[in-house]
Amino acid sequence: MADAIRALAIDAVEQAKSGHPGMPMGMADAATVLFGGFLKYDAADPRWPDRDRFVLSAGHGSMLLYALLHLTGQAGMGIEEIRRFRQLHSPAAGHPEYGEHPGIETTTGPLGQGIATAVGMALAERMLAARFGKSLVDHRTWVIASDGDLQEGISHEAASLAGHLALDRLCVLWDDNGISIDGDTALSFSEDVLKRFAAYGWATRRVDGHDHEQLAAAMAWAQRNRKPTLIACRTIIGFGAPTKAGTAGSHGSPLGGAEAAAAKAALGWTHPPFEVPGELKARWEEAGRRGAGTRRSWLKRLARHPQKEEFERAIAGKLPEGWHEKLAALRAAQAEEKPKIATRIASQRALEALVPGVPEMVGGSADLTGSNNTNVKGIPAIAPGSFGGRFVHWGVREHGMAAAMNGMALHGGIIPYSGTFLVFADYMRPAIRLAALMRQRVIHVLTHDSIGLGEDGPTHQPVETLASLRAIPNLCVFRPADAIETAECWELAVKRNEGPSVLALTRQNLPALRGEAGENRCARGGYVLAEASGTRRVTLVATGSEVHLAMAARATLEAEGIATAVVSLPCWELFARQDETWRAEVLGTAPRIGIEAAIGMGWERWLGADGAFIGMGGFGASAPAEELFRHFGITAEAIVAAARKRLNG
Ligand SMILES: Cc1ncc(C[n+]2csc(CCOP(=O)(O)OP(=O)(O)O)c2C)c(N)n1
Ligand SMILES: [Mg+2]
Repeated sequence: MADAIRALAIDAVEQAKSGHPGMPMGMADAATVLFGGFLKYDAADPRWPDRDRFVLSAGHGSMLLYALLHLTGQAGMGIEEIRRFRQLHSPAAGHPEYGEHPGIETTTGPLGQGIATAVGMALAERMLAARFGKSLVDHRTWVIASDGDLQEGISHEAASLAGHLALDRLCVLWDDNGISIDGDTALSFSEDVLKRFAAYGWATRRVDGHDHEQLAAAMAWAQRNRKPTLIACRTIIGFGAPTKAGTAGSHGSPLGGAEAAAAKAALGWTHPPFEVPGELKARWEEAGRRGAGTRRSWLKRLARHPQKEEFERAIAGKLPEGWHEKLAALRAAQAEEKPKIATRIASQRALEALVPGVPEMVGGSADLTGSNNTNVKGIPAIAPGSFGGRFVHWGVREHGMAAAMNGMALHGGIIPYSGTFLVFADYMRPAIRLAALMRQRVIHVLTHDSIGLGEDGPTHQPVETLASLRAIPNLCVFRPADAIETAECWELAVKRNEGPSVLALTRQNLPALRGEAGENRCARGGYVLAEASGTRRVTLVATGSEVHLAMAARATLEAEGIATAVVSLPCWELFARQDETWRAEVLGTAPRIGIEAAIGMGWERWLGADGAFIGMGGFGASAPAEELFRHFGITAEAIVAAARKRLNG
């Protein structure tokens, strides 16, 4: 059975003239034991909610996963798809892509992401088990990770967290082959990995990764364990290839005709390319049906479960009836109250209106709870062995947090939101990028969003961060200007089930700008906050904490007889999606001035060739916030002066 995986991996990589045969050949035995006897799944329904999750963290070994999906008889991964490995529109893409086939649990390839995502899946399982009970939620998360996965820092964060939380349903099979691209891992990797994981609170074990009995004993041991488990599988990369086995030469390129033929001969594989003999295929398909009975019993339990509707709703990602009613009431109240508060505080108010009524929302912070204001009164945090809460103290592990949040969203039944400072988005970027690529509803509350944070200085003051996040396709970056916009952006982020959102929020207080709250005006990404009193002579376009400066500048300009409009642009991504006529109407034909306490990169898109920009030209400085805005020339006076200059030519 394992040789069938090897043969398919060899053939597909030869045919594509690219790919990674070594890892699937090395881990074929471990994967066979896992899919043949331990993984709880039913090939007939790869989305069965109580299935075990399998994450191929070492995504370069994608042919291992595709071979397993094919061999176990999953629809949509026929031999034609395998033949088209790495070709346009094939679900068998270079690296596993979430969404290409229902059996692919997450996108992997950037090393370390998979194992950290799996930690989030394992955590989600525990939290949903606490909510719905063991009869509906009782599954494991299995990971295959490579040397590179365990070298990446993110895996250290994730492993530390998993150990702390004692996520005992998590088992990592480490492809301990001693080889990476540059050659022997000894070139750069010499710690005792098992001791390291033991120190994190994991149970560890070492096996011969080609010995099915040892593998099965270790997997059974993992299932009984009360800790997360790491099984170091000693393997030979490219197992079976006569000259390339055990060398980096088998890692990432086709074996080549002669070596491929010799490998098959050595394995005793005599069948033509892409052919698996019927009897062997039948054994694999039987393995694919192993969980069918378990799934049927589960379906029966679900059918008579008192929380059936609620479970199905949460897993489907549908929001509860009336989920935004309290938020609408908050918006209306704030239109009256006109609170002068920081948008991070406004965000906390929005969460207080949202979280109690949306039980799948799970908050958190990377050790900045009191600064990010992501906690909600009365909502307890989870702790080791106690998963009934809905808040995660992630510790100072931004990258691990963001990847684990992806795993929670992918698992289903959870809408994760969390917080850190905006400037540390760089610590999370690879995971945010994957959330965008995978179209996952993950919400990042990123506070202290400009020089407005003041005294902490340039290390903490994002200047290029907004531009860099806006560059990620399918990420909605919201930068609301006051309490009402903040509530509107929260509503949009929670509703958005096709990708991640960032809320960039201020530390400093901001005046209320909106006196009405009927329509969610942020929904179109940007809108005219204040129209000019006559024919527009200038349009000020701003986001977040600079919108009130634009409003102050408008008052002065209007007093001078210069008809001025102010456009608030809280979400570029949504604004860009509006039809062009409407966008042109909002932006107007008069000269435009953009204002944002960040670098101007990207603003030319809205300002046109003759626009002006007021913002940051470089890093910030350490001083009280108001002084910094003056120092860097981001003031109402500066906007007025720029407008006059622009008009007087
Ligand atoms: C974050 C990241 N950096 C670099 C790479 C490129 N890369 C792909 S596999 C690999 C290392 C291969 O070694 P190992 O993880 O041990 O896999 P094996 O060769 O044993 O299959 C590297 C550096 C990557 N995919 N992700
Ligand atoms: Mg390796």
